[in-house]
Amino acid sequence: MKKVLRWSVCALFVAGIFSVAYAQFAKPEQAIEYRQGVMLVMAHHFGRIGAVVQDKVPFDKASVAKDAELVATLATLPWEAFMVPGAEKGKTHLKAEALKDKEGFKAAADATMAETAKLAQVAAAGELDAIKTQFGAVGKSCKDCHEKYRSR
Ligand code: ASC
Repeated sequence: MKKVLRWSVCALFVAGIFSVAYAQFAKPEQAIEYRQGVMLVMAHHFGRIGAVVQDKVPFDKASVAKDAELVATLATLPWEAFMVPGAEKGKTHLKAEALKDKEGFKAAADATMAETAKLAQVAAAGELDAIKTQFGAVGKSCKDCHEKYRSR
Protein backbone atom coordinates (compact mmCIF):
# COMPACT_ATOMS: atom_id res chain seq x y z
CA MET A 1 0.00 0.00 0.00
CA LYS A 2 2.80 2.34 0.93
CA LYS A 3 4.47 1.56 -2.38
CA VAL A 4 1.32 2.35 -4.31
CA LEU A 5 0.99 5.62 -2.49
CA ARG A 6 4.60 6.51 -3.19
CA TRP A 7 4.17 5.80 -6.91
CA SER A 8 0.95 7.78 -7.05
CA VAL A 9 2.60 10.77 -5.45
CA CYS A 10 5.48 10.43 -7.88
CA ALA A 11 3.17 10.18 -10.89
CA LEU A 12 1.21 13.20 -9.73
CA PHE A 13 4.42 15.17 -9.33
CA VAL A 14 5.61 14.29 -12.84
CA ALA A 15 2.20 15.11 -14.29
CA GLY A 16 2.33 18.40 -12.43
CA ILE A 17 5.70 19.34 -13.89
CA PHE A 18 4.55 18.54 -17.41
CA SER A 19 1.34 20.46 -17.09
CA VAL A 20 3.32 23.49 -15.96
CA ALA A 21 5.72 23.15 -18.88
CA TYR A 22 2.94 22.48 -21.31
CA ALA A 23 0.66 25.19 -20.04
CA GLN A 24 3.39 27.79 -19.58
CA PHE A 25 1.17 29.97 -21.70
CA ALA A 26 -2.25 28.39 -21.80
CA LYS A 27 -3.49 31.22 -24.02
CA PRO A 28 -1.70 33.61 -26.40
CA GLU A 29 -2.92 36.53 -24.25
CA GLN A 30 -0.90 35.18 -21.33
CA ALA A 31 2.24 35.14 -23.46
CA ILE A 32 1.53 38.73 -24.51
CA GLU A 33 1.02 39.86 -20.91
CA TYR A 34 4.15 38.05 -19.79
CA ARG A 35 6.49 39.50 -22.40
CA GLN A 36 5.00 43.00 -22.05
CA GLY A 37 5.49 42.79 -18.29
CA VAL A 38 9.11 41.78 -18.75
CA MET A 39 9.71 44.52 -21.34
CA LEU A 40 8.09 47.14 -19.10
CA VAL A 41 10.29 46.33 -16.11
CA MET A 42 13.37 45.98 -18.31
CA ALA A 43 12.75 49.38 -19.95
CA HIS A 44 12.30 50.89 -16.50
CA HIS A 45 15.68 49.69 -15.24
CA PHE A 46 17.38 50.47 -18.54
CA GLY A 47 15.87 53.95 -18.32
CA ARG A 48 17.41 54.47 -14.87
CA ILE A 49 20.82 53.78 -16.36
CA GLY A 50 19.90 56.05 -19.25
CA ALA A 51 19.32 58.95 -16.87
CA VAL A 52 22.84 58.47 -15.50
CA VAL A 53 24.31 58.12 -18.99
CA GLN A 54 22.64 61.40 -19.97
CA ASP A 55 24.03 63.09 -16.85
CA LYS A 56 20.53 63.76 -15.51
CA VAL A 57 21.16 61.72 -12.39
CA PRO A 58 24.49 61.49 -10.50
CA PHE A 59 26.48 58.33 -11.13
CA ASP A 60 26.06 55.84 -8.34
CA LYS A 61 28.13 52.80 -9.13
CA ALA A 62 26.16 50.33 -7.02
CA SER A 63 22.75 51.29 -8.33
CA VAL A 64 23.86 51.27 -11.97
CA ALA A 65 25.43 47.85 -11.42
CA LYS A 66 22.19 46.59 -9.89
CA ASP A 67 20.04 47.99 -12.71
CA ALA A 68 22.37 46.53 -15.34
CA GLU A 69 22.26 43.15 -13.62
CA LEU A 70 18.46 43.26 -13.63
CA VAL A 71 18.35 44.27 -17.29
CA ALA A 72 20.67 41.38 -18.22
CA THR A 73 18.55 38.90 -16.27
CA LEU A 74 15.24 40.22 -17.62
CA ALA A 75 16.67 40.10 -21.15
CA THR A 76 16.87 36.31 -20.90
CA LEU A 77 13.13 35.97 -20.30
CA PRO A 78 10.75 37.25 -22.96
CA TRP A 79 11.77 35.43 -26.13
CA GLU A 80 9.81 32.22 -25.95
CA ALA A 81 6.71 34.22 -25.13
CA PHE A 82 6.97 35.73 -28.62
CA MET A 83 7.18 32.37 -30.38
CA VAL A 84 3.69 31.26 -29.42
CA PRO A 85 1.22 30.60 -32.23
CA GLY A 86 -1.48 33.25 -32.16
CA ALA A 87 0.63 35.57 -30.03
CA GLU A 88 1.04 37.99 -32.95
CA LYS A 89 -2.66 38.85 -32.74
CA GLY A 90 -4.44 40.88 -30.12
CA LYS A 91 -2.94 43.61 -27.95
CA THR A 92 0.57 43.42 -29.31
CA HIS A 93 2.98 45.28 -31.54
CA LEU A 94 4.62 42.08 -32.67
CA LYS A 95 4.80 41.87 -36.45
CA ALA A 96 3.59 38.57 -37.88
CA GLU A 97 6.95 38.28 -39.72
CA ALA A 98 8.69 37.56 -36.43
CA LEU A 99 7.00 34.19 -36.21
CA LYS A 100 7.99 33.35 -39.77
CA ASP A 101 11.58 34.49 -39.31
CA LYS A 102 12.46 32.44 -36.25
CA GLU A 103 16.18 32.44 -37.02
CA GLY A 104 16.34 36.18 -37.49
CA PHE A 105 14.32 36.71 -34.34
CA LYS A 106 16.59 34.40 -32.40
CA ALA A 107 19.66 36.25 -33.69
CA ALA A 108 18.15 39.54 -32.52
CA ALA A 109 17.32 38.04 -29.12
CA ASP A 110 20.84 36.64 -28.82
CA ALA A 111 22.34 40.03 -29.64
CA THR A 112 20.26 41.69 -26.92
CA MET A 113 21.23 39.05 -24.37
CA ALA A 114 24.91 39.39 -25.29
CA GLU A 115 24.92 43.19 -25.15
CA THR A 116 22.97 43.34 -21.87
CA ALA A 117 25.28 40.73 -20.31
CA LYS A 118 28.21 42.88 -21.36
CA LEU A 119 26.54 45.96 -19.86
CA ALA A 120 26.21 44.12 -16.56
CA GLN A 121 29.92 43.29 -16.67
CA VAL A 122 30.97 46.80 -17.54
CA ALA A 123 28.66 48.26 -14.88
CA ALA A 124 30.13 45.94 -12.26
CA ALA A 125 33.57 47.33 -13.16
CA GLY A 126 32.10 50.79 -12.62
CA GLU A 127 33.80 52.94 -15.21
CA LEU A 128 31.29 55.53 -16.45
CA ASP A 129 32.67 56.08 -19.96
CA ALA A 130 32.64 52.34 -20.65
CA ILE A 131 29.09 52.16 -19.26
CA LYS A 132 28.01 54.94 -21.61
CA THR A 133 29.48 53.14 -24.62
CA GLN A 134 27.90 49.82 -23.71
CA PHE A 135 24.58 51.49 -22.91
CA GLY A 136 24.61 52.64 -26.53
CA ALA A 137 25.31 49.11 -27.76
CA VAL A 138 22.34 47.75 -25.79
CA GLY A 139 20.10 50.54 -27.09
CA LYS A 140 21.12 49.67 -30.63
CA SER A 141 20.21 46.02 -30.09
CA CYS A 142 16.76 47.09 -28.78
CA LYS A 143 16.28 49.36 -31.76
CA ASP A 144 17.44 46.80 -34.35
CA CYS A 145 14.95 44.25 -33.07
CA HIS A 146 12.10 46.76 -32.77
CA GLU A 147 12.66 48.04 -36.29
CA LYS A 148 12.45 44.54 -37.70
CA TYR A 149 9.78 42.94 -35.59
CA ARG A 150 7.77 45.62 -33.81
CA SER A 151 5.03 47.68 -35.41
CA ARG A 152 4.47 51.20 -34.12
C1 ASC B 1 14.27 51.51 -23.95
C2 ASC B 1 13.04 51.16 -24.54
C3 ASC B 1 13.26 50.87 -25.82
C4 ASC B 1 14.70 50.95 -26.10
C5 ASC B 1 15.03 51.76 -27.29
C6 ASC B 1 16.51 51.79 -27.53
O1 ASC B 1 14.44 51.83 -22.80
O2 ASC B 1 11.85 51.14 -23.96
O3 ASC B 1 12.38 50.49 -26.69
O4 ASC B 1 15.27 51.45 -24.89
O5 ASC B 1 14.55 53.07 -27.15
O6 ASC B 1 16.78 52.35 -28.76
